[in-house]
Amino acid sequence: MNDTAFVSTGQVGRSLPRVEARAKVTGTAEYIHNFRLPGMLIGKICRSTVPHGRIRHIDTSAAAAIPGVYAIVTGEDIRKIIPDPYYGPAFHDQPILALDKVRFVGEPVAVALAADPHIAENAARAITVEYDELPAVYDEVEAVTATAYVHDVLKPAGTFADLKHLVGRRQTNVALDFHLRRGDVEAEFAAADHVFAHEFRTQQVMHTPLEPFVSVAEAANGAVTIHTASQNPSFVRVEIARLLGLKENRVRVRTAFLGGGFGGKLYIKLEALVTALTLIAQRPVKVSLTMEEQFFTITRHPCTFRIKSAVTKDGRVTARKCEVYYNGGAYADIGPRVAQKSGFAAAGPYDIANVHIDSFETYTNRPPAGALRGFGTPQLVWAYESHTDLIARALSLDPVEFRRRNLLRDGRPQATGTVMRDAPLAAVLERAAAAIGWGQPFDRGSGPVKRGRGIAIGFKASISPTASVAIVNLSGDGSCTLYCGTVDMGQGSTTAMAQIAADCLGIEAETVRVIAADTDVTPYDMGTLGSRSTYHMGLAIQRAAADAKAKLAALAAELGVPEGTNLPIAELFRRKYGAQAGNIIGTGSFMPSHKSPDPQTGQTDDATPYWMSAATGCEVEVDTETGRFRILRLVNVADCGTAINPRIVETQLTGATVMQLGFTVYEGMEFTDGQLRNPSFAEYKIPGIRDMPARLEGEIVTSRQGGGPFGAKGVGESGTYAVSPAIANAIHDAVGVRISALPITAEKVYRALREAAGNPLPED
Ligand code: MCN
Repeated sequence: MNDTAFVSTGQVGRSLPRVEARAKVTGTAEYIHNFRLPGMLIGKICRSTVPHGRIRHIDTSAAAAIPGVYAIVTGEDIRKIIPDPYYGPAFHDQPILALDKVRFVGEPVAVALAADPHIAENAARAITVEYDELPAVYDEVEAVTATAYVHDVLKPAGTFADLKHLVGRRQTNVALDFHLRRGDVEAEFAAADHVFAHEFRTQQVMHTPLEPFVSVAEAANGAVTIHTASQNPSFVRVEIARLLGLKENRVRVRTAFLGGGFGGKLYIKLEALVTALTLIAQRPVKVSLTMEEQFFTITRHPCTFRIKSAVTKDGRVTARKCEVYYNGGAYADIGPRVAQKSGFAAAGPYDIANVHIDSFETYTNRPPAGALRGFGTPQLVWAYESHTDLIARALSLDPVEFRRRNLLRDGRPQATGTVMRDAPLAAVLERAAAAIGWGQPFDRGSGPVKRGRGIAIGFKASISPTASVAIVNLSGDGSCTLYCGTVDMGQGSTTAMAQIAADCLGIEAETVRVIAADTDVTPYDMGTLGSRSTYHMGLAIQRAAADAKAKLAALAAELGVPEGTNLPIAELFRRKYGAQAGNIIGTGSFMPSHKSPDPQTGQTDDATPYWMSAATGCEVEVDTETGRFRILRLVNVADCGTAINPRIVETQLTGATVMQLGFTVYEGMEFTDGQLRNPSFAEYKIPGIRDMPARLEGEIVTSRQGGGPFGAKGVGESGTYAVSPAIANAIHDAVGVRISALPITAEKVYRALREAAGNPLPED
């Protein structure tokens, strides 16, 4: 069927307030954190104190003797009931509880179970573990050549179509290396007017959802039910069924609203642990982390990016070489996909004939890294847009004009060879430039305080191929219930999906009931990730609605209703059943076309169903006497095709901007020899309301995504892409110094100023 056949009936494009707003503000909306079961035990985790070591002995006796303790569970106890207790979406590398070895400080080693959480916590503290320490590796570049191996052998999971090529290597810390070759970069460098090379780094940061990780499991009659704050319950079901050797229909995974996810609550986090614990304890078990424990669960990849470009006199980039090292920590999680799917866009949204990319996902003895809003893209944009700005300045070219000359236009091939379509990069750049007043004179400050402006642009491909299935259920009174596995973690999908279903069916969005993801009830969805849901699930819903409409038309024909008679749905049912009775169920599924990249060259003519782009404009004020800076204005412009709900798109943009602002100027996990020095929110600062830029804006460039539901594409991550380099570029514009490693702190700016003045501060 033709997905663009739907003509909007006006529900799409409305800035409808969120359908669950009242329930949230009155405290009646369900969150798994508040979920309790009779007889439920609470699990508290004892964690590794060493970065890499063999477990010599775990002494549980003192903990087990504490009154009220139900049981102490170790990895060996779990191995008795799950013989191969390793999980992961790319490699089966992560044990439910450490087995034989620990690979990072904070890794779960044992769990204390008690009805009272305080007793469980005291018991977890009373567990003592002896280790034989092993050599460790922490840096992503060193990991590639290090001989201290985090894993002895890699076991590919084989779960996802796009990760089927992973190999079971030995004696390496490289989980995946992705290579892209287009043209001849070396020849171009040799002949170039100018060659520029830089290195940029990003730090390890955390998702910090306000609702920390939480899962509850119960088991009965050979079946398991997991209530969990998860962004992809369908994956959890498949993985738990595999671990237990059960059929999928014996595992139920349900979610509620999530108090934020940001990519952290993907794949398996606590779900395998609570399942094993409930099977051992024969009682329902809940594990909910503290905010601080989240530092040891999943994080964003630190990254080192070496970038080199050949540029002509008149400012055309003719070759680019990218070496990207992602630090995946002790377990791969979805890191291999980050290195590959974000890696192929490492050369930026530019039309460059010769591109060479090597992107590595590495294992180190740090907390694991996975998906975090932007999926590796913000680290890349940080590097290529800082680099782009440095080139423009070195060649005395206006940074916007330099970008304009090199931008990828529709119809031109991206580095993979996939031709760009429906990617209004130029419009996004121009809008951001206009919004910040680019090219217009502005107050450059006075005395020690200087002002500057910066701009940056980034893009990201949608992860492909992924599948979504939806069910539209029309009841006897004509009301519509939508069964869709997209998880609303705050991004507003419940509202947007209701709008899409309602628009297709010609009813009011407010009247649609959207059922939260529950694998016993809602059909398969690959996951709420990669800003894929509006497009993929939106199309599945559109198809489900078309199926329901076709069935309604067949019913009308069966009842002899003349074509064109606009009989209410309830009336059709009444005529069929003689009462308010019956259902019509429409189903729809969507999976885009995709061609895997060539393993040697990374080339494919079908890398992604759509591209998402965003540009940030920034104005800063820097105090040259202290290095302190203030962000006066931050404007983020993104393209989302058609906005299903324009108001939500704007808040998605500003929310993502603020998140990335935190990663740019405040946040950073600091380690000494693998020990996290700041595992608390007193020392790891996230932005508060007083840290907001004086002006923070989000703007949409409206376009139309071919093939998208009502012309829509994703936008949930776009606001993160270009924030960091826009800020660094503005600081450079103000005071002439360049910060190349995140976070940008006043101290770094001050040191750079002193260095530029020929009077460097001594290192600490
Ligand atoms: N939208 C729209 N029109 C469009 C595109 C999007 O109206 N053309 C609106 C819809 O309300 C939709 C939302 O924006 O629900 C985001 O849509 P989309 O870009 O398709 O992203 P997903 O629904 O797949 O959500 C995931 C995405 C990701 S990957 C992360 S990470 C993320 C995010 O969205 N985490 C979030 N936004 C978040 N927002 C909040 N509040 N909390 C998180 O954890």
